[in-house]
Amino acid sequence: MKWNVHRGDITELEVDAIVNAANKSLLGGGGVDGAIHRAAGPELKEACRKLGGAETGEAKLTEGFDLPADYVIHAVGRVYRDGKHGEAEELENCYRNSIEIAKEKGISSIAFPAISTGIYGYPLEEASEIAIRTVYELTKDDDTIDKVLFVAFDDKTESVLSDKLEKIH
Ligand code: AR6
Repeated sequence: MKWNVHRGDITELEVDAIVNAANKSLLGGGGVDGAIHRAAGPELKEACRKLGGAETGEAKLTEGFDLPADYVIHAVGRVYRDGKHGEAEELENCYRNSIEIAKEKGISSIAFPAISTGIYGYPLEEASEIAIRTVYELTKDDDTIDKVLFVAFDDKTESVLSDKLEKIH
């Protein structure tokens, strides 16, 4: 199966690329962003400095440095307000732009965290639906990307992502 939910720490995954739930500065932060920067080492921050930040929904690529993954795709998630301020479209853009970079780079395996569902406060059900639907649509007819992991760091995320994935195909 090309798409799977994986329970665990994204920084430990031996995939071509892991996606980071970054902020606009791209210079690190808390949550999965902090974990990725700690595991990748200080060279990641140096590489990120050269990127000059990114807009909400945008994604930019660096190497993985000390991570087992070759690359990190830094995607800027959307802070959730009330769902009526274009949140869904901007969260979708995170996934869309990350997949686009992966295709350009010839990446065959990629892992996503549940972008925006932590510090950024996006409701888990809605965010998971967007994640699974967007990535599935953009990879189902693609031959380069042959493994996609949706990474869950807790029970609830694992169960919601699994439920959404089961329903899509
Ligand atoms: N591996 C996989 N998933 C993780 C890990 C990990 N090591 N650590 C946390 N998660 P969050 P956001 C999960 O808050 O909501 C940062 O400060 C976490 O349980 O990391 O997009 C950035 O710099 C949750 O399910 O990201 C931004 O300022 C998911 O990752 C802001 O937080 C996302 O939670 C972005 O907030």
